[in-house]
Amino acid sequence: NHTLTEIKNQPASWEQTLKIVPQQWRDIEKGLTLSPNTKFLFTGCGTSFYLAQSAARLFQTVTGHDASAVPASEIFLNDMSVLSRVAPTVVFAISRSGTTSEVLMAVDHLAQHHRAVDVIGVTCTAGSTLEKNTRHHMVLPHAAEESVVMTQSFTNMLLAIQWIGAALAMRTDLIEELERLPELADQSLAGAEHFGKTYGADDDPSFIFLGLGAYYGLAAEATLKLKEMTQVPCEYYNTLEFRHGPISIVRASTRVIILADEAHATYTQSLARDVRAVEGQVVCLTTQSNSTLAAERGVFALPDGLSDWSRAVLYMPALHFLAYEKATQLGFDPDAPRNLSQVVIL
Ligand code: F1P
Repeated sequence: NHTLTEIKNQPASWEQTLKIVPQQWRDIEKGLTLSPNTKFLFTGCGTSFYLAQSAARLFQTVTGHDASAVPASEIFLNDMSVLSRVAPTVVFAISRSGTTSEVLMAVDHLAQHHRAVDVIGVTCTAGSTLEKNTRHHMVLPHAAEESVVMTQSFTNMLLAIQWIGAALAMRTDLIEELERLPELADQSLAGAEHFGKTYGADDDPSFIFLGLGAYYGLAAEATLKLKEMTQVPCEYYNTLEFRHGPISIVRASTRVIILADEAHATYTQSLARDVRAVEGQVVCLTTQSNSTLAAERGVFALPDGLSDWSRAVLYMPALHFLAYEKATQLGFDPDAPRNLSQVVIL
């Protein structure tokens, strides 16, 4: 059972990532010419695109550099609408396999038509085409996976990018916080599994995942995991957008899973009230210190005092377990999702 092993391996693989990323980044940084107006563009496909979305939001918050995310295809299909004409740009091209066609086509397109753009490949596959075709790369082979669905590769590549953001911003406090994550993940793994067993178990719910800021990409990823492993109906929205129309699909069997951020608990709570008023079930991922939300029924609570920066990665194992447990309950093999392969080749 590869998927379960890979979900559970996250604390150990994060530790490994934190060991190797500093040296890899030092080598990459030497070859880059960064200026205060450098713009960062994150790209990938599927899970790696959702990772790009979260990474961009976290990166901009901490480094102050403009950062955004686009699916890899947009870089070669619509380059003039996604690349800055004025700001020097660094692109992070993310791909577990390092062989997804659109990512490689985006990298080729940049090399041919936008030679001033620096490209950093981020992958879990040593010797991959992405590694060969990029001058700069970050390679995390210990986070590679046998399973088709991406779990530990997602959190490890996100963590690596977060580390780079913290290093660029010279935020030693954040680096220290990131270094505690393997231990914290280890401690919260049993709770994450319990969360998955509880909310992945009962009959026939549909799922909606909500997140703001960096959590929006994570909500998208939680939805994709559930869809890939179980094919149950599920969707994701920006948290406060949910009231603007989508709430009309809520019924008693709808489970609305909110990835709560620290700062906006009162908004989240009022949304939770509105969902319950239309008979929906509310489940929160939050921290214990978040007293307004700790009162919510259905809570996965992390220890106090963690920034959004850390919570983003620590929520993921609980969401992985949820998809895994639901798949098991429905009799699907989580290792072999329907209609999917590890890599999409065009
Ligand atoms: C990206 C991806 C996966 C998805 C599926 C097809 O792969 O879209 O996210 O689960 O297996 O490929 P990669 O570019 O990160 O290797």
